[in-house]
Amino acid sequence: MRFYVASGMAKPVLTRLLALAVLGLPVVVAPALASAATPPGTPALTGVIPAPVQVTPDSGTRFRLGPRTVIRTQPGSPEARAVGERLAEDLRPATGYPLPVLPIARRAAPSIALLLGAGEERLGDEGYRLTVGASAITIRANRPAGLFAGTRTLLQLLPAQIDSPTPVARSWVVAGGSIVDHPRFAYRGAMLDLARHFHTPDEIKSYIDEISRFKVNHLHLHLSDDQGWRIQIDSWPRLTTVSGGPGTGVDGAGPGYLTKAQYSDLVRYAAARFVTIVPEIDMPGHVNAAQVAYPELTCDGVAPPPRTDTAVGYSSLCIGSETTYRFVDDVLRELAALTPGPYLHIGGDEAHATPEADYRSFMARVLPLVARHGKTAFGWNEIAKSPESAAAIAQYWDTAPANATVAAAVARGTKVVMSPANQAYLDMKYDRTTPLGLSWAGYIEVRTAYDWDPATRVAAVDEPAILGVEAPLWSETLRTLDDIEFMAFPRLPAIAELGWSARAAHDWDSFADRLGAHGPRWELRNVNFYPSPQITWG
Ligand code: TNX
Repeated sequence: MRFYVASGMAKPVLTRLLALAVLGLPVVVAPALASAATPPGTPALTGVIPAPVQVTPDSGTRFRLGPRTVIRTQPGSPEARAVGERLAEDLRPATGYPLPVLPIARRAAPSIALLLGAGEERLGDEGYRLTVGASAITIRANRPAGLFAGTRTLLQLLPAQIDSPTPVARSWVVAGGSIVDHPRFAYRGAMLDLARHFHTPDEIKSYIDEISRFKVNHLHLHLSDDQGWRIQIDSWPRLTTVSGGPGTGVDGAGPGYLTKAQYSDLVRYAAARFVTIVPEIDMPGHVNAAQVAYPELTCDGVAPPPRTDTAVGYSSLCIGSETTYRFVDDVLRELAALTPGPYLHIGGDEAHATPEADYRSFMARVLPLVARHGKTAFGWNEIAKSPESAAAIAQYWDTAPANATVAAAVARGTKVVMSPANQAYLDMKYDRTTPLGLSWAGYIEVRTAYDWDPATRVAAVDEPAILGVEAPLWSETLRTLDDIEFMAFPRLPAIAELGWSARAAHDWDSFADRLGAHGPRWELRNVNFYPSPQITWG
């Protein structure tokens, strides 16, 4: 006869078992059966995406979220309180519990505590330490961003039904133990293309909610292109009244633009989820929509016809004209004033209609202009051609394993965000049968999106030069939020893990296993996703 000791057993039972052991009967401590103490559906502490730096399960304890649980936040910190409120909003619908958010000192009850002043330097600005004990879950961090990251981890540690929009009668248990976590790279990004098809503020907010669950902390908005202009600029109003209006976008089916008030509201919404908005105005190419609205931005002063096709590389600002620089200066000034984040993205890609020398002289003027408006310039990797890019961020979208121009820029100090199109482009089809997306950079199944290392992907662009990673989602073929989600999930979490998790944690089998658990969660949140055959879902 054997007796199994499962963690969480009541003390008297344990004592009796120990007595049996003393009597010479075998007692087996069975970690496999420890799950008997946690109800089915309780995620393992090791199941989180992105994989944390250090996970120490403790099968001897667990936390039960109940109707009396309170969320306690660092006294005197409105930011910690806001993170607590956000967590409560995430937990209330499924649990139906009140989950009041209180300052730390008020009263003793089972609690989720969000505390600042972790006193651990290695956690940095975004790291956290999460401890799950019987009477409390404690998240400690140096900064509010770390508290928020810890709450995103906690959501994944609760049963999948926590994502139900309506109350579910079940026990809400979190496995015991502790997690210490901090990011590998400072920049983890996603991009939406509002120019080819406009996406509404509500759609963008929904995307922010979803990407921030995976600790993505930047959202790049591609706000202008040949087919449309999507941000209000007061000094050049026809940009939006003409090129944001009806009939704009691919096939004329993507009209719309963000007013300044909507943009500012998005910036605030994102900031509350520790996501920084990176606005992009693409130049000197990809400007047909601007020239439709303002013919003086062409060299001959003749307005081109509006374009709703998906060709690239045919339009260029008039490099020798002062009107061009007045336009660029006005747009960057208004955008800088609206944008609290440190970056302005000036595009710079596929300027095939701009002669090489003109491209360089344009960048020599415009890259420093960004700094004059108090921002750091960001551009696609073509900006590396300009010596002025030394103080800028180059976004690597090339598919090649080496790029001499980018390597030379890196040697001058340029920092790089990695978005190699054949691995990080979420608009590429998963395979031949994918109904949406493009395939010029190849098919990208989940494993292709996951199996690369940002710091070894491009020769001479090594870890110290890399600010992070970004997953762009171009919208030539995408119209609805469902379309966006189908392309982003499940590949976005793969890129998020590359950006956050330590190189040593990289493991496809582990990632695939952890990813499978997100299928039911996306279903409950009504998030569309591609049920990749590479993953065992559920
Ligand atoms: C290339 S990559 C582009 C975009 C397209 C995209 C489609 C880059 C910087 N430019 O204009 O939308 O391919 O995948």
